[in-house]
Amino acid sequence: MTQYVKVALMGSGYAGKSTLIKLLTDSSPKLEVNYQPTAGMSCGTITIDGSTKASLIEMGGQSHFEFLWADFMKGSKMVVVVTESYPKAVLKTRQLLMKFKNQLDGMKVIAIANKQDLPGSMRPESVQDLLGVPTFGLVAIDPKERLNGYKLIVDGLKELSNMAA
Ligand SMILES: Nc1nc2c(ncn2[C@@H]2O[C@H](COP(=O)(O)OP(=O)(O)OP(=O)(O)O)[C@@H](O)[C@H]2O)c(=O)[nH]1
Ligand SMILES: [Mg+2]
Repeated sequence: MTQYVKVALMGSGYAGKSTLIKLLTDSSPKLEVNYQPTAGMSCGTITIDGSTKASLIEMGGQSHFEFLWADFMKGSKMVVVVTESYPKAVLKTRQLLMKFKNQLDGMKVIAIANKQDLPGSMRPESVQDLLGVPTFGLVAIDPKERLNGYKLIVDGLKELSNMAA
C-alpha cells in the first residue's frame, strides 16, 4: 500500500513555490510563466520510493493567505521554505520564520534560495546564515534543475527516517 507523507512549501508570494511544484511534477520544458498567485493552496505529488509518495502542499504566499498557514502546516513531515535570493526578500523570509517559530518547532525545516539566475542574488551559504536552517540554491524555472530539486526533498525526508530508525 502506498504511504503518503506531507511536505509543506512556505514562503512569500512570488518566491517560486508553484514553479518548484511544476519543476518536480511536470515534464513540460516550459517552466517560466506569468505570475499567477496561488489562492489558498495547491499541491502536487512526487514518488519517493516503491511504497512512499510525498504530497507537496503549497501555501499561497500572499500576506492575506498567511492566516491559513498554521492549519495547512499541521501533520507535515517537513517544511520547505522557498525564498527569492535578494537581500530584502531573504530578510522578509527570516521574519516569516520567526513569526511561525511555534508552528515550526520540532519539524524538519529546509530552505531553498531560489532564482539564483538573477543578478544580485545572495549565495545559498549567506542565505543560510540569515535563516538559520539548511539552505540550498535553485533555479526553479530551469528544467535541468529537476534532479537537484527532487534530491533536496528526498534527502530531507530520508534524513528524517534515518533519525527515527
Ligand atoms: N528568474 C527566475 N524566475 C523564477 C524562478 N522561479 C520562479 N520564477 C518566476 O517567479 C514568478 C513567481 O513564481 P511562483 O512559482 O508563481 O511563486 P509562488 O511562490 O508560487 O507565489 P504565490 O503562489 O503567490 O505564493 C513566476 O513568474 C515564475 O516564472 C527562478 O528560479 N528564476
Ligand atoms: Mg504559487
